[in-house]
Amino acid sequence: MRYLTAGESHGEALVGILEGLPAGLKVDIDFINDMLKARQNVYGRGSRSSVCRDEARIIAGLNDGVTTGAPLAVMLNNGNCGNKGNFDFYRPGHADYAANIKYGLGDAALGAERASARETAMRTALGAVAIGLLKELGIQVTAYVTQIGQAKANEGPLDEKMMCDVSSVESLKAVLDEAERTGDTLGGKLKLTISGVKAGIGSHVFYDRRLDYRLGGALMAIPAVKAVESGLGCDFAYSLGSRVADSFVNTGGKISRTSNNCGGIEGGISNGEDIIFTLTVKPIPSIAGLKTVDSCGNECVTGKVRGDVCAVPAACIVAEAVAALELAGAIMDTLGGDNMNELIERYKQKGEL
Ligand code: EPS
Repeated sequence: MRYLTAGESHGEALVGILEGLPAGLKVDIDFINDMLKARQNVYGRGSRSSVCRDEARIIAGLNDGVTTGAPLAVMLNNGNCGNKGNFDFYRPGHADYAANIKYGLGDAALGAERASARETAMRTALGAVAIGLLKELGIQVTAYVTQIGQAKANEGPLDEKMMCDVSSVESLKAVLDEAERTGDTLGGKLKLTISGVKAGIGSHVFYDRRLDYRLGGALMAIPAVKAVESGLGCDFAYSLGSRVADSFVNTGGKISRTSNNCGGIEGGISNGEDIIFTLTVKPIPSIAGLKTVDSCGNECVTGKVRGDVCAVPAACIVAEAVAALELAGAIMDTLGGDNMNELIERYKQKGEL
């Protein structure tokens, strides 16, 4: 499975092609649009999200709402979302400067057209299709906010607007509102969990078939994500090996573990436990009053540019989508199957000890 996206933030539309889906998968357009809506409506988004409503149109690859094995093509009109930014300064931390140097665009605002998180709308739409495929195999993908700025969230039932435990919404909202009030932005952390994945997906035999390489790369490629940790992640550095080993137990013939520090992946292969990643998202760099230079190299300060206050809640939705795309691709690589019946049958057969 592979996918491509095209489209600028203030161009006519985003388009995406997802290739390699088995035939016979029912594509739920309402679910795709629910995910798009969630990505736009969560806390932290700027004013653009309230003027621009994403609605996906599938223009190829379906017969009566079911995949045929042909590439799926999806389109998202940008609608009346404003024009390309008209500013001549580089936002420190944004792609503006590096993109201009790389492509010689001669325009400080042009690189942002493609670097914009706008593009994640299409990854979300395509990822929603992959989530549909994974559901058929009994696999669930969920992500939630664990921290915004200094405010940490508990684990518990999800509030869909903050993408965090309901009991933590007020404290997270307070730090978000304060950042917005002062014209600043905030980063944070989110936790991604994929449950229901059988052991044996991915491979240790070559780097680019490792499941952690594939998932880690896709998650790292979400705009503003600066760190991706698998399982216990950075905390492995402080621990004795004997303390963090995920010991095996045999309960009436069923093999399981006493802990899941490896985050469901050992040797680049799923091990049957939940797959767990933690992502660190940096604060959005569209902030007025920062020292910078203009496109001629003259020192100046950044001005106000429309943007989001915090990308962490929205990144939860995008993380679910890109992880689903990658996992579905890895499952197809491991098991193959030209149609859903074949795939489901092969997944059922996937061995246990
Ligand atoms: C973004 C800037 C804002 C955000 C945008 C990401 O857009 P605009 O330049 O139109 O104000 O709203 O995110 C989206 C449009 C989206 O759909 O996620 C940026 O500079 O990255």
